[in-house]
Amino acid sequence: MSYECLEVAKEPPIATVTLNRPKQLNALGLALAKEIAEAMEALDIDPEVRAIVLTGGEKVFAAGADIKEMAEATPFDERVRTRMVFRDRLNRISKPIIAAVSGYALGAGCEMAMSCDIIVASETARFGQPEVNLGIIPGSGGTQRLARAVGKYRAMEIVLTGEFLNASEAHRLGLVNKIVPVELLLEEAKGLAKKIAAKPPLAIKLAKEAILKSFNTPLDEGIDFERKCFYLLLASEDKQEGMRAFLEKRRAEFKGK
Ligand code: DAK
Repeated sequence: MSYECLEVAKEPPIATVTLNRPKQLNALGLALAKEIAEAMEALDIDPEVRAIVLTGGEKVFAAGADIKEMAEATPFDERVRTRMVFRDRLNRISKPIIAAVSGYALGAGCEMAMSCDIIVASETARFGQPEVNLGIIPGSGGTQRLARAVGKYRAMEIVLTGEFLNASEAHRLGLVNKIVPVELLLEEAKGLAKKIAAKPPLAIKLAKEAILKSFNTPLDEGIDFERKCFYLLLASEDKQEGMRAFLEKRRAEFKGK
């Protein structure tokens, strides 16, 4: 598949999706949101791909929703709703996604990074939810995910002031897994993706699902869900292979079965 505002590079077992709308600072307009959803879903069902890196350019990851598109939007605007449908599709991707963030990750761009599973940042990364400056609030899960990631008080400060965090502040708050020099960003993110891609895919998929479940369920229900996933994995070929390989002191060959 080819895309207008995206580049998709497959290097099995990983793939890299790069936002490519530099003149608009990768503003997440309807067309780009649609392409992200389509590319991610295609990779999610691609048997050669086990982990995905999502990145932007050196200067900008994504500067948020496209303000030009939104300027005249009303709550009844079909395009606004459609955009959110594309956005929700990203949250349903079952393979691990690593965000590699350099430069600005603002508004819906910050929210998109927070929808990923791991965030690697360059030293120049800037995170923020400046929506209040436009008379709106974060609308793609930012108030919820940010509060869960950094706690109530810091989330309040970030959202209510609209001020940006630099990479080390974001790292200190737990929003970022690792900071690297900009020239090493992709190498680091891809290395992490490859490390995860070498693990048994079913276990990775269910581990991701179970961790995400923890944000939506009481502890008892979450533990119940985890246990069911655990039992399910006992029936997988990869579990047999992983445990046998350990006992036979050899490298396991995982097949995702
Ligand atoms: N949208 C459209 N164009 C943008 C843009 C954006 N978000 N950000 C930048 N641009 C454009 C600028 O207009 C400019 O275009 P030209 O004038 O060259 O034509 C070009 O990109 C370069 O930008 P600047 O000249 O401003 O570049 P600087 O380096 O000086 O500043 C900046 C970079 C990132 C600090 C600045 O551009 C900036 O503050 N950008 C806006 C950031 C922002 O406010 N982001 C939040 C957007 S609101 C929804 C749910 C969620 C959302 C929407 C709907 N529903 C539930 C329906 C999400 C909303 C948002 O994300």
